[in-house]
Amino acid sequence: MLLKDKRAIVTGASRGIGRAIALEYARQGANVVIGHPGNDTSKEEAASLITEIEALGRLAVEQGGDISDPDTGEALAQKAVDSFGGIDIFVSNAGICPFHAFLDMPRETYLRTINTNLNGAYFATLAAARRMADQGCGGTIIAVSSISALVGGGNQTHYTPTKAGLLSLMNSCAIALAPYGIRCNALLPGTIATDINKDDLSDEKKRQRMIERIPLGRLGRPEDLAGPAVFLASKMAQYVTGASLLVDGGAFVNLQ
Ligand code: NAD
Ligand code: RM4
Repeated sequence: MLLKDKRAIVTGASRGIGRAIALEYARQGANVVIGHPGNDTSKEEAASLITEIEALGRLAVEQGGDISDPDTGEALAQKAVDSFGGIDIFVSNAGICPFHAFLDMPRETYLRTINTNLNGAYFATLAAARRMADQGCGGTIIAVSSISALVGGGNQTHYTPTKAGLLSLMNSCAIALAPYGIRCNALLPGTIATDINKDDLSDEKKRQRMIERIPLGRLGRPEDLAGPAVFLASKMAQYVTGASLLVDGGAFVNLQ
């Protein structure tokens, strides 16, 4: 029970990495606002997650809304206040990666990626941070950045800058929010098998190439991010701010 009675918001929580984090937060004693895009599928996914969390004896509520809308963060924050009385933990996880070559990148794809992954995360982080600062009892913010904040991808020229941006956002927020006792850190997943890369990794040659780069010998699973996300949110990380934690099976350091 590392997060007993903590009040958490996780964006993009209805599936993938966000879902695994939300579930583990509940196992560790937190109540959770499940952010999701608000379409029919994500509403169903959120409903099933609420059932799972309630079976653990914790509370969960859902809030639909496109994270690229700068007002969605405020709606998420308000939901946590209305449902649980405040916010202790904010996880900015929602993101997209529509793999595409650089030279014919559609303007719409670039802008949608930046607006979702970076601008959306910025305004949602700001909304949560304002509430935490007003509450006056600290808090913790985690951005799900990526190994791709540190390395490139030929079909990810629109995506990697958003992940580098999130890492930088956490660095600066760690300074801006330290006077309020709010810690800010970045999680850097490697290659985790989820819907975001299902098509990309359906190319068997590429899949094998990605696995071969990983010293631990397998792609990541969403649950691999859960423990690190609990640690960063918990009191065990009370002196950790402005840090970034690679969770990649060793892929980043694997030069030779
Ligand atoms: P995923 O596709 O399963 O999850 C993405 C989540 O973001 C979903 O819950 C989705 O509904 C939500 N989302 C997408 N667009 C949204 C929008 N406009 N408004 C609200 N919610 C929206 O993929 P995932 O791998 O679980 O991705 C989660 C995060 O992890 C992303 O930010 C991704 O960049 C990051 N990440 C993933 C990997 C990986 O290899 N899977 C590696 C590094 C970082
Ligand atoms: C990550 C990393 C992975 C990719 C996902 C979509 O940041 O680049 O390799 O599969 O994004």
